[in-house]
Amino acid sequence: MRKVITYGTFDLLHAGHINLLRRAKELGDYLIVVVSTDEFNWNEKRKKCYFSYEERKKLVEAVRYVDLVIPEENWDQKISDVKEYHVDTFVMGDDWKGKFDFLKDYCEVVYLPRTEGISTTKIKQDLGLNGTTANK
Ligand code: C2G
Repeated sequence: MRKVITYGTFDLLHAGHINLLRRAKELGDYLIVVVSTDEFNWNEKRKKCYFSYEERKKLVEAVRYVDLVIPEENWDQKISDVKEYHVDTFVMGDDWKGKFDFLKDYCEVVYLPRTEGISTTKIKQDLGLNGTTANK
C-alpha cells in the first residue's frame, strides 16, 4: 500500500484544497492529511481560522480522497510523521516548492501546482470577513 501525506490549514475548505487532495490521492492508495491545530496556526502562521480545528478536521475527513486526519502541532513533526506512518510520498502545493526538500532522505517529495484564482484569503476578502476572529 502506497501511503501519501500532506499538510495544511484547510480553513473554509474550497476547490483548491479538494484539487490538491484528489491529486495527492492519485499518487498512492492511502492519504494522510495533517491539519494544523488552532494553536499552531496562530503561534506559527499568525493565521486566525474561521473554523476550529475540530470543524476543519471533520470537513477534511468527509472528503472522499482522505483516509486519515491527524493534527499538525509544530513545524518539526514531518520526519517523525513520515517514519511513524511509513509514508512513501510527501505532497504539498508548489507555493511551498523547495521548503520541504529535506524530506527527500525519507520519502518522495512532490510539489503540485496550486489551483489558480481561489484561496481562503480571497474568500474572506470577497465576503468582507478579513476581521474574522478565530473560530467565529
Ligand atoms: N492549495 C492549492 N491551491 C489553492 C489553495 C491551496 O493547491 N488555491 C494547497 C496548498 O498549496 C497546500 C494545501 O492546499 O498544499 C493546503 O493549503 P493551506 O490550508 O493554505 O495550507 P498552509 O497554510 O499553506 O499550511 O506545514 C505546512 C503547512 O501546514 C501548510
